[in-house]
Amino acid sequence: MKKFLAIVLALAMVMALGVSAFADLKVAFSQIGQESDWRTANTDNLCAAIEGHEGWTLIYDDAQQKQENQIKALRNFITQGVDYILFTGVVNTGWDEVLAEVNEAEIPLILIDRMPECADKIEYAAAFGGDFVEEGRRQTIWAGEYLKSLGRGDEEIAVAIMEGTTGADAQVGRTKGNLEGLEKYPNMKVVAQQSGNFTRAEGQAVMESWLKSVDKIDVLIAQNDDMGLGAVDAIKAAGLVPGKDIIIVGCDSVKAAFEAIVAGDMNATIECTPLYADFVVPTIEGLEAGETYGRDVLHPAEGVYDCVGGIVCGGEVEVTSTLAADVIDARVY
Ligand code: GYE
Repeated sequence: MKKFLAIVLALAMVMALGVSAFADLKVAFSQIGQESDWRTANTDNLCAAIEGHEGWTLIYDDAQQKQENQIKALRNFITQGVDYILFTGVVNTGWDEVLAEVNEAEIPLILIDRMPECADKIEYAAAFGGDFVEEGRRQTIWAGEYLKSLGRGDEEIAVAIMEGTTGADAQVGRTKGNLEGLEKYPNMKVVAQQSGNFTRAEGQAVMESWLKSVDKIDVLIAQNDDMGLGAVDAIKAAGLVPGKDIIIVGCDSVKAAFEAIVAGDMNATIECTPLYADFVVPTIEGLEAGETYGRDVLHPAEGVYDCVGGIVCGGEVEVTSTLAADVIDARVY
């Protein structure tokens, strides 16, 4: 009888395992908002992967670009006793206290996209994000090399830098990279530099005001595609030809930027992938299985897409641009 019971019990366990090979987990995600096409793709990608995973429940919070909302959300996650926290900070600073609370609650933290400045003082299980400095270098190096290919390598070139949300990791890193890249091209001078907050509407407004106040702009470096696309509208409204009168280099490589490049309105976009689910899901599974991950921020390999193809524009990481028209159909965001 005892033997029989043991077999039944073992069978029941196997069946239970067969039904669900994964633990029931509450995975919380503190997202910053929905300011750009990049952000929408990032949210959709991560939320779908977590919601679609066997045994996992998603607890999602959209902070609408407000740090105080994110701090509240993180404290809520702690109170709810979630199993994992995915976190992207809207700005770099001001996270020390709340992330220490996450650590005290012993909830594994996965940093995604933008790294907080206090990252070296806190515990986290893994980190995935863009190489923003390199992206910034690629933007201005692409412009410098493209101008050379047009025979304009010695011409005095006026550059406007439209920055992302002030204090965001992506703005700080890309600005640093933009200026580093420009050091290679003494003919290129920055004539305007202002935040367009990573949105299309503000990108358009900033460009409108520049076109009224700045004598001449030859190149627009837009730290994301959305702002570049907003600027395209402002340039057209002012009777100028975007992509010709003003060369436009965006960042992210969203589908709308590919369409603008193919249409001749934009010239290039530096890739920054929002698709982190394929990194994050196996990481959580691995952590559940007892694996550990290093403290390095893992950057996916990324490309450059443009109106000509073949422009060598890597800063520290080698890259040659691909003609956008050749790959537009394969883009997923
Ligand atoms: O480039 C921009 C978004 O942090 C990499 O945030 C991200 C940036 C992205 O709003 O479009």
